[in-house]
Amino acid sequence: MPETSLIDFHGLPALRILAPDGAQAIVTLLGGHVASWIPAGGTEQLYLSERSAFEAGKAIRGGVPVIFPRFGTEPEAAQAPRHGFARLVPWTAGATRTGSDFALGTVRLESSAQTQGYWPGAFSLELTVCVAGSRLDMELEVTNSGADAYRFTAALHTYLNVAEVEDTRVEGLRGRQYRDQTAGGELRDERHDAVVVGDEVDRVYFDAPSSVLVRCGRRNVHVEQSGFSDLVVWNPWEAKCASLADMPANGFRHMLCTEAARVGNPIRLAPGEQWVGRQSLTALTLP
Ligand code: TA6
Repeated sequence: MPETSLIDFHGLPALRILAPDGAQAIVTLLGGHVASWIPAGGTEQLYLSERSAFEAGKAIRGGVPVIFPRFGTEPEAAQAPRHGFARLVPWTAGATRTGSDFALGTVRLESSAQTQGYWPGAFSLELTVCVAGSRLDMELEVTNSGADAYRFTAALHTYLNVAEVEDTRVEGLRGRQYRDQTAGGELRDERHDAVVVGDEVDRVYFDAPSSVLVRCGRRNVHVEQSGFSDLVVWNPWEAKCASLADMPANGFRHMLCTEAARVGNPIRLAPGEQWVGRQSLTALTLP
């Protein structure tokens, strides 16, 4: 019986979640970060930059950074750094479980003197990662463990591994309104059946559908979400990629971020309250 175990991943402790059918995910304790996902009988589905720092205080470039309590530079939790601090600090390994056709693992982050140096909120975060066959499920649970209510934004900043971004399409967003970060935050309506990338794309689609399809040749990924009301589509393209020290020059060609996000409608948690957001990816190979 294959077993979920603690491994070393680029010098970082990580949970290798391994299902009996061979499906696996690697979650680094730094950032509670899903750094790899290989479906049963498949190949790596997440982009990971080999230039990532893999050290505390720096975000891993690729995989699925957990963004909490601040997406980008949103006004909620404004003391926190851009994209929050959950991706910068060590988490701890929690429960793991293996069934006949799945394996799951959890990682946790509790507020501490270190996190309160970034933002005063008291919280408990739990990320549950489950692999089964061609599917990866990620669930982020946030509990307000303090005495004061607060508001925050959050995301699972998923970097999909694509063969060539110019041949990739994101389908299912037609008719949705988006904020175009490449045009000073202008609001636009999506008029196309598919989002294609031929330049920098940085969009927050508000009130996104519960699923979209990312097509790239015969390899496709079905992206589903709940709790997260928005979907962010991001590719830095050539110039911005060149400005990112932790990306190789051609890295932008092999990644596309489809991020389950909660940006437009921040979450408010009273003491003791909980919020849950989920993103699921299913790898589909078309005939
Ligand atoms: O989610 C899209 C985005 O906010 C972009 O604006 C972009 O620059 C990116 O995330 C990466 O941010 P990072 O802080 O990881 O370099």
